[in-house]
Amino acid sequence: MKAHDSSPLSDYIEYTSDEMLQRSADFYENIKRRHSVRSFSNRPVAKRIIENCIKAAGTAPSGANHQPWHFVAISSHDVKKQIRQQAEIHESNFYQGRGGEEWLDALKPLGTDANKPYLEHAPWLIAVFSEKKGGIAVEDKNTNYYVHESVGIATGFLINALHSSGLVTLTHTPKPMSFLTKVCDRDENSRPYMLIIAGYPSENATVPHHAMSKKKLEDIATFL
Ligand code: IYR
Repeated sequence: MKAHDSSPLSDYIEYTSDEMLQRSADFYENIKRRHSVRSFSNRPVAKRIIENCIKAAGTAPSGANHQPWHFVAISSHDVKKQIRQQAEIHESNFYQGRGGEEWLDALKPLGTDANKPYLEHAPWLIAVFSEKKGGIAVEDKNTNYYVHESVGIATGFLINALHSSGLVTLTHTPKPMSFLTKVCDRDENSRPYMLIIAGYPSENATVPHHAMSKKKLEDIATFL
């Protein structure tokens, strides 16, 4: 096969302009119901659903299509407990001052603190790792490009897939996150990028008003 062989774009679906308008509006209506949730039920969620969502994330565009990501999906209670213990140690330091006054003030309207019970009680934690070296084949150890951008897009796909499946999520970035490499049994080529908590919301789940305030279109977009 030549390096630049290609196939026709056979799975593209063209919609009419009216259909596109409807679909874009429907997509917005659906995605705006995504909220970061911090109170999870311990109700189990089938592994197949998480597998499908990770497959969806794996279709994201990436630098040179090297797909510089790895997802560790954790339902093991023992591993979740270890993650909670370690994360809470770091979070305590953070909330006791290491975060700095400005950062801690910025978080006040969210009402977050160092307690992270959901890390133990939610059915799934998905640790997202970025891979420094890699390539189109899993065993490659070449340079990866635009790693942060690629893994960010894939994580966005993952959150969208989980939300569209009917689950709620929380993006969590304990600081520092390096302990995840060991807990998840990854080697030093893997750098922890983010932890996604996924499951059903608990019955008393709330959304902080601060998080519901989204900037208007004219404040986030310019049309030239
Ligand atoms: N990682 C901490 C602090 C935190 C930081 C940001 I930026 C947030 O948007 C929310 C929380 C925690 O999870 O509590």
